[in-house]
Amino acid sequence: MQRIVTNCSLDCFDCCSLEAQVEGNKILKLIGNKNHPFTKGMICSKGRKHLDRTYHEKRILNPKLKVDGEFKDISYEEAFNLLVDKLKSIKEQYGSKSVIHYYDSGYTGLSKTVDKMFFNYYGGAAKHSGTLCWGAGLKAQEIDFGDNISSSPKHLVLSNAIIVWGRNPADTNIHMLSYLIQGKKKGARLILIDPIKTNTAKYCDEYISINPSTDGALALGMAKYIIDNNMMDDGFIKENIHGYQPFVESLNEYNLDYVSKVTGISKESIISLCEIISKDKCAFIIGYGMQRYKQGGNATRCINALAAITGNIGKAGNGVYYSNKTVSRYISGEVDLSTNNVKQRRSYSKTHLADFILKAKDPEIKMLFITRSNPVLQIPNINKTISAFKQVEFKVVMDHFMTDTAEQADLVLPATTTLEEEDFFSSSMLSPYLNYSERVIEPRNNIIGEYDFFMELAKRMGMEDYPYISRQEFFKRELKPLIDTFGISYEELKAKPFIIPDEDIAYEDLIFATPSNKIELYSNKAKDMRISPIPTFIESKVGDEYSLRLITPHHKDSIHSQHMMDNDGLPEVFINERCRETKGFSDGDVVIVQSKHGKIRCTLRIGDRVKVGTIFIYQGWWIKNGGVNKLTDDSISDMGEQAAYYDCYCKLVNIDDN
Ligand SMILES: Nc1nc2c(c(=O)[nH]1)N[C@H]1C(S)=C(S)[C@@H](COP(=O)(O)OP(=O)(O)OC[C@H]3O[C@@H](n4cnc5c(=O)[nH]c(N)nc54)[C@H](O)[C@@H]3O)O[C@H]1N2
Ligand SMILES: Nc1nc2c(c(=O)[nH]1)N[C@H]1C(S)=C(S)[C@@H](COP(=O)(O)OP(=O)(O)OC[C@H]3O[C@@H](n4cnc5c(=O)[nH]c(N)nc54)[C@H](O)[C@@H]3O)O[C@H]1N2
Ligand SMILES: [Mo]
Repeated sequence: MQRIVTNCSLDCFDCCSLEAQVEGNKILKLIGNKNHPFTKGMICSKGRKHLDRTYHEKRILNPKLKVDGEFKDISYEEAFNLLVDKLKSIKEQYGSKSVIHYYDSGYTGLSKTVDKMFFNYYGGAAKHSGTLCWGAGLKAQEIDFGDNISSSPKHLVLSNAIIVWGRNPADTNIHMLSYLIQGKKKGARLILIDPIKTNTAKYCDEYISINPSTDGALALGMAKYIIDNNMMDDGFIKENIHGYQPFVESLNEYNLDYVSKVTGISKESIISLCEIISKDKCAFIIGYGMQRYKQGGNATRCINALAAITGNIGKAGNGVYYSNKTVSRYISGEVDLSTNNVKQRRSYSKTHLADFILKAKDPEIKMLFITRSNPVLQIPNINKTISAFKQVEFKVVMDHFMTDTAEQADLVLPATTTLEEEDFFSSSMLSPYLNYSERVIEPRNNIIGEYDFFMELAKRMGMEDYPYISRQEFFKRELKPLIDTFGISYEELKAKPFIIPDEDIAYEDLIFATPSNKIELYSNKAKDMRISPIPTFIESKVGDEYSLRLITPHHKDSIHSQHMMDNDGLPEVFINERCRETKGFSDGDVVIVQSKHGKIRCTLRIGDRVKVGTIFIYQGWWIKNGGVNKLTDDSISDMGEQAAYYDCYCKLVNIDDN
């Protein structure tokens, strides 16, 4: 038996190193790689499922063409011929920008970014800006701190307090959870702020239940209390904050009565929280849940401000943990270079894919090419997305399985899994490592992975300038900035995980890459974006008919839709027993959850897991069971073009009344 080090390809904080136990071309077992310095052999059920997904009976093993509404297996030869014909004729008639190349982070390794390179050599397809994931918070970090970095979580053992704010590491980030537990053992007070009493709450000293989208008010109210009671860090403020005075002046209305009413948190709890965080060594672990709102960017800025005025930046044990773009900034080669070949440019906000297709003129959208993603299910407002897709003449989807997006396609192409590819992986969310991942087995049924697929397609398209280089050469060129900057060889990068030396405390030098080189509580950059230069809060109003706020968070056992394929039954909708909307319903009832955009059937769960006035359903359920994005609205956040999924209002309808 052979042991091969490979890697998880899921879009996650942890970027786990895996060990495959192999005999011949057959994997017997997949476990965590105990020798990895960050993930240390601990992996989650989703990581283990790469094995399952690779050998799954429903895996797409051949290209498939839709003929009279039915998919039929075709050969690669036929698929390439069809693609060359469509890509050439559409470009000739309408220009390359009548094609959309849509991708996301379904697979996070380097080798599959060649899909973008192909479309750059094609002349430039229409492509998205913004994100479905974490854009508002990213922009907030950039405005306030000038960068997107976090300290190593190993320093949390030194913290006096750790505030987990709208993040659920017990389910979404298991290695962070270990650090939180260690921090707590060493004496840190661990507090969770979330409208849902998640699995993370079980590990905390205190759980604070907050009304959705009111974090900005809480943070500003706390800032006011801290400043009014002289609990801020004057020395730190003087040296390191730009715009403190206008920030203080903006806080007038955030008295405890107002803040308590808006957030649904008692005044005593707010005061106690202020006392805890105004001491030193307090860390803020900010999640992506709380920025999926129209004012998600400002909410994040308000929390950043709280860390800043209490001097909790730049030392071991304190800091804001949101994102961690470290090695990724030293990766740049052929893919970036290929942008020089773009002749036609066209872009749209990712969340607005459907509107873009529906409204595009001169040229209209003629072709959709979708890789590494499942937009029909994952973008807000499924019904609108499906109507838009129906308008597009030719749709191509490359995936492992017949997803809801693949079902809409005309041509479906198979894809290799991480176990069938040699690659390099990194995450910009938390893990600071670059991991090399060996190919474990030859692809099933000779599936052609993206690297070879797009090269072959480029060849057949006659793209002369496309880099027809080996995979090794491609990796070397992509990793060149890292190799040159840190004087490490390509072979060393393959031999062991790489971490940038001496970078484990974010902003330790207290120099910020903002225009003032300080933390900016007043930002001209924000002003230029036509948003408030000072972090602010706007109260959102709940309507009469759709009175319940719907949150659709991430499930412990699935990354988005990827592990929900075999689910039977209906998704569950969770509601508080004290909600007046439960009247006439019992726990376990099948109900209809309806928004102004659509409806789905769910099993009702009545209990105490969620704040009164709010309901939640996990995202990722397929349409066959009940895709939650039938309910969501395609609005975007105040900054960073983030999908505001959780600004969603619903009602419960009795199944007999429908
Ligand atoms: N198991 C698993 N792990 C994953 C993923 C997955 O799908 N499954 N997805 C990966 C990806 S792509 C991402 S982006 C991350 C997401 O990782 P997280 O940010 O940890 O997860 P989310 O479910 O997006 O949201 C976190 C929490 O925000 C809370 N929340 C919602 N609205 C508010 C609010 O207004 N205020 C506050 N304070 N809290 C609020 C939600 O209730 C939820 O518990 O996880 C990654 N890891
Ligand atoms: N309601 C609601 N919706 C949400 C969210 C939410 O919180 N609420 N969260 C949002 C977030 S944070 C994110 S990041 C997005 C994620 O949106 P997506 O990335 O579109 O979601 P996934 O379901 O992970 O789909 C990835 C697809 O890529 C395929 N895939 C995996 N590996 C490969 C490969 O190597 N090659 C190819 N070609 N395909 C591959 C998988 O089989 C899967 O079908 O969803 C967003 N949608
Ligand atoms: Mo995400």
